[in-house]
Formats: sequence, C-alpha cells, structure tokens
Amino acid sequence: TILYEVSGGVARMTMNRPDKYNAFTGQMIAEMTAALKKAGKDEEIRCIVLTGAGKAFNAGQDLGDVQGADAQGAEPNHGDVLRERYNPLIMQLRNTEKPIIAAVNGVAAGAGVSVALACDLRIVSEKAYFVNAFVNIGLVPDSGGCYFLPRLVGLGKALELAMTGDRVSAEEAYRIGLANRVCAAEQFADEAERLAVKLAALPTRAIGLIKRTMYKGLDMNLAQTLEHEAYAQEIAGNTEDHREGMQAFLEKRPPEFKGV
Ligand code: LHQ
Repeated sequence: TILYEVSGGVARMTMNRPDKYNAFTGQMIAEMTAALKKAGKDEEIRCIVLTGAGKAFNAGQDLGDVQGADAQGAEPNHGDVLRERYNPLIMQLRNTEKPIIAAVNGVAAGAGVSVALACDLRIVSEKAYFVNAFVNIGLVPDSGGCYFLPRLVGLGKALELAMTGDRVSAEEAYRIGLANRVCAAEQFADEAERLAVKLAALPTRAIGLIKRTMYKGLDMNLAQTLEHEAYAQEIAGNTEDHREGMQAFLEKRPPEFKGV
C-alpha cells in the first residue's frame, strides 16, 4: 500500500490506496514506518518526500477498516490503535534525521493532516485542502494534531480548526503557516521535485541536526537550547560537508556537499 522509489538521493513514498483517498490501514502505517526507518539508515538518501496517489493526499483512518479486530470481530480501543500504530509513525517522522517533505497533492483529513504536519516542510497543491475531520465523527485530533496545530498556527486558530472541523483551503493554509508553499496544480509535481532535489544536495548531517535541535528546542528553555546548539555544532563542525562549505567559500566556487 506504499510505493517506495529512490533516485538522485531522494526517497519518494507514495501512499497508494487512491480509491479510498489513501486512508490509513494498519498495514499501510506499518509499511510507512518501516520505509522511513529504512530511508533513515540509508546513507544514499538525503531527502524524503511523502505524497498520495490519485486525487487525495490522505483521508485519515480508513473508517471501513477496523484495525486489529479480534477473532470475534470486537473493535479495538482507539487508544491502543494510536499507541500501537499511529504514534510510532509520528515519532519516526520526527526522529528521522533527514528532511521530510509532505507533498500535499490533494485533500488531507484527520490523521492525514497530522502526518502532513509531522513532516518538516509542506508543499501544497492549490487543489488540496486540510480538514481536521476528527470532531465531525466525535473524536479529538490525534497523531500529534493537538501538538502540531497550535505550534504552527497559534492556539486560537488551532482551537478553531480542531473544534469546527472546517476546511482550510491551500491559500489559507499558506496564510496561516500550515503550508510552506502553494503551487498551481499543473506545476505542483515539478515544484515538489525541485524542492526535494535542492534539499538532497544540501549538507544532510547539518540538516538532520537542525531538525533535531529545533524540535528539541520546543521543549527546552534558552539555556538548554544554547547548550544543545553547541553540542550539535560540535558534530556539524566535524563533517566533511562543513569542510567543503568553508573551502568552497574561500575559493569562491559553489560547494559540492556529499551528505557526510
Ligand atoms: C474514505 C475515507 C476514510 C475510508 C474518504 N476511510 N474511505 C485514529 C485511530 C482510531 C480511530 C479513529 O481515528 C483515527 C484517526 C483519524 O484519522 S479519524 C478521522 C478519519 N477521517 C475522516 O473522518 C475523514 C473522512 N472523509 C471525509 O471527510 C471526506 O471523504 C473527505 C473530506 C476526505 C473528502 O471528501 P470528498 O472529496 O467529498 O470525497 P468523498 O467523501 O466522496 O470520498 C472519496 C472516496 O474515498 C469515497 O469512496 P467511494 O467508494 O464512495 O468513492 C470515500 O468513502 C472514500 N474515503 N475518506 N477516512
């Protein structure tokens, strides 16, 4: 249910259940988490793109697929589905020390919004929209929705979107900080590819450390963040890419980063 393709340092993961708007099944979440782990360990990969097949990005939990029903068909408790499936996927997205782009090609709903928000950057087709659909079925934002939304758009807007379940157009998403970029539908695939190729040519170790330090900084005070920056800089300062960046600057030529 996940297509995984690698070329030119970019791993492209496509959620592939287009008839169901790529809604999540247990299998799909497990495949995605495994693919991210694999991409995280593969030195060749310097950027990851997550997108959806067909019209939608992802419609959240497949409401027709009861995850982990027991032999008698009894439904599992939602808390356990989150603990066992979704939460590890979200942690994997955050802990993979490579840039992850959500290429939001179409609608994102429910946990599909949360997964897009757990990625580092969001490039959004003007055809796409976001809907925090949880409340529409009597649920609360999960998979990090209650964490990411207020941090990206501020508490007031986050509460509004979570409580109303209103649709957020691509343009509005850009305006309120949910989307980094919005593109015309015809240019969307090329623009997403361009961004991925650009990131894959940058110093991957430094980008991984930026990711780790900034996310950690959300839970730290200034003194702790300063210390973490010093720690990260010590690592970055010992990379080949740092040496190359310095040398290229002094020689007045463009750098050729290798990701190590
Ligand atoms: C779907 C779905 C879908 C199955 C569209 N499932 N088929 C975690 C843990 C435990 C429990 C529960 O939840 C969670 C996290 C969550 O994610 S909860 C939130 C789950 N998601 C939703 O409530 C969203 C439901 N979908 C919608 O509101 C709409 O389909 C959206 C706004 C995504 C798209 O609307 P439209 O463009 O009008 O398309 P559509 O409704 O006609 O859907 C297209 C097809 O996709 C349709 O199939 P069909 O065979 O009739 O063509 C839908 O049944 C199917 N689909 N979402 N979540």
